[in-house]
Amino acid sequence: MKILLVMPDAQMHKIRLGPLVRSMREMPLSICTLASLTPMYPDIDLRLVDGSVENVPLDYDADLVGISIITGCANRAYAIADHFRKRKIPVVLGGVHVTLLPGEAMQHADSIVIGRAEQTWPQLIEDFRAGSLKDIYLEHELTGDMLYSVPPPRRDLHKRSRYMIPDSVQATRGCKKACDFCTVPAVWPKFLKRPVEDVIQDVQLTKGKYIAFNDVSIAEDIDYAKELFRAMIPLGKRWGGLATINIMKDPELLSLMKASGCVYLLFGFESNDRPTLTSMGKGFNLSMAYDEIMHVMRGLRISVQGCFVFGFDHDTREVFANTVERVNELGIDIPRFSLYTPYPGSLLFKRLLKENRILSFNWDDYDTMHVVIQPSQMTPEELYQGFKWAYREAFKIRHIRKRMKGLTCNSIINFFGNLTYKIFVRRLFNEQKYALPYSTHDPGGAPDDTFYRDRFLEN
Ligand code: B12
Ligand code: SF4
Repeated sequence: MKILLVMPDAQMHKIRLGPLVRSMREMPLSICTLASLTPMYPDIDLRLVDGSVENVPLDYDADLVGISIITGCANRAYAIADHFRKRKIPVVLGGVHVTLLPGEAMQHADSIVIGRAEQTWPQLIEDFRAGSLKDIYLEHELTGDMLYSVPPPRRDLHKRSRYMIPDSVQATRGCKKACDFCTVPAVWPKFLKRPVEDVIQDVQLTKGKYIAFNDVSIAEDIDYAKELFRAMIPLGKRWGGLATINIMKDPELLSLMKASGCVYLLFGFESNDRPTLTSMGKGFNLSMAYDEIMHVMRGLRISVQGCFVFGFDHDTREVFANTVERVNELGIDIPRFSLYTPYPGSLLFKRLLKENRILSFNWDDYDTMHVVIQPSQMTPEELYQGFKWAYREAFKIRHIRKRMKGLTCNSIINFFGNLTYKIFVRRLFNEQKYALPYSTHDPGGAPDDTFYRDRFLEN
């Protein structure tokens, strides 16, 4: 029985050198986790394809196709699903977007999986073999906050050389915060932790020196994180991941983090404006000045990737230059910018829908690089141009050099990281056909979105 597991092309975070495509990020764990959950029948033949780094084999003779979907890739996923279903090959859809909008996904699938698949995927495979595939599989809620029995992912089934960091590991799922633009509270409403022994076993199976934790907030539970970092020290790995500013409150946590091999952290700084941070549910960012955070991180020799978002209601046209100036002043090692995007299921989506300010329901635009909202204090065009300007400006060599001044750690990694982003962003902007929704760009070409508007407003 041939099972094909696919992730559609995310069309970002990669560089192309002739025919060779390389992701600048970590290996995703979505389909290699499904692979490890697949019952081990001798006749099962698994093929994994990450469309971001290789072509999806549309002529593959599969018995079953599984597709993993995040919002920005939903249209491409549905096109692949429709293609295989036309070939009479059954398709199962799962992942973040399916969990957020199951009704939409069902129109393109023989079966959908809502939520995590640890309980449901093994059962689905048994049902499929028995010829009794169900329409919907839904995980039942776990009691407690521990996530047992997640087997180590089958990383060996992905093309290792295609990823900047091929060894990714996940210790926790979810986050206890509720930032208004974020998908996480809707997709994983409960914060769950894998037993530290399981995570350590997983880390021990990784081949390289560097690993990426793809947890959305690795130290969300401080006691758990300390236990994990203590257990990692003897392994001698180097690692990076995402964290919130809350980690800064605990010096013991910070030194364990460093001792366990942390070399970079990504923080969602989002904005330099206090009322903006409070209104988006990120008031916790106000607990320490960004200068202080950078000072501590420099002291620990941990590189900082700092994310800022443009398009908040308080943002005026000055925000772009002010942010770039601040990013340089702070010496953020690798800055990242995004546009304020109302992912379905998020608090922002509900608010902007009511205010009639969502300009596009075309999921292709939901990659945080397209303007999909009507900003409060500028036009969509001004928001897009300002965003583009900020990215280009921040990655000018003189600014990169300024940010790296006095840096004694990870300088080569940081320099190449910045250069890679510079190339990636330049290509992305050159390739983007339009970065504004149809409705503002080409009034005649606006798709009919009454369906979405009515349906979402009802809920
Ligand atoms: C690796 C990663 C990427 C990779 C790969 C993305 C991909 N196709 O999944 C890359 C680098 C391309 C990427 C890009 C982006 N990403 Co990203 N990314 C991640 C990250 C850090 C890890 C994914 C992962 O490995 N998860 C671990 C696995 C085990 O969990 P899982 O995917 O949910 O899978 C489980 C279930 O969902 C289910 N399942 C999943 N797929 C399937 C399929 C089938 C058939 C079945 C049955 C079940 C099933 O089973 C799994 C086991 O339980 C997640 C955060 C996270 N921790 O999940 C964000 C995340 C997926 N990304 C997110 C975002 C916002 C982005 C970007 C916009 C960021 C940016 N500005 O650059 C872009 C979007 C690109 C685009 N065009 O849309 C959001 C998704 C929001 C949304 N509604 O879609 C997340 C959730 C982060 C967050 N904080 O909100 N990302
Ligand atoms: S943006 Fe980060 S801190 Fe906020 S809810 Fe999402 S994962 Fe949690």
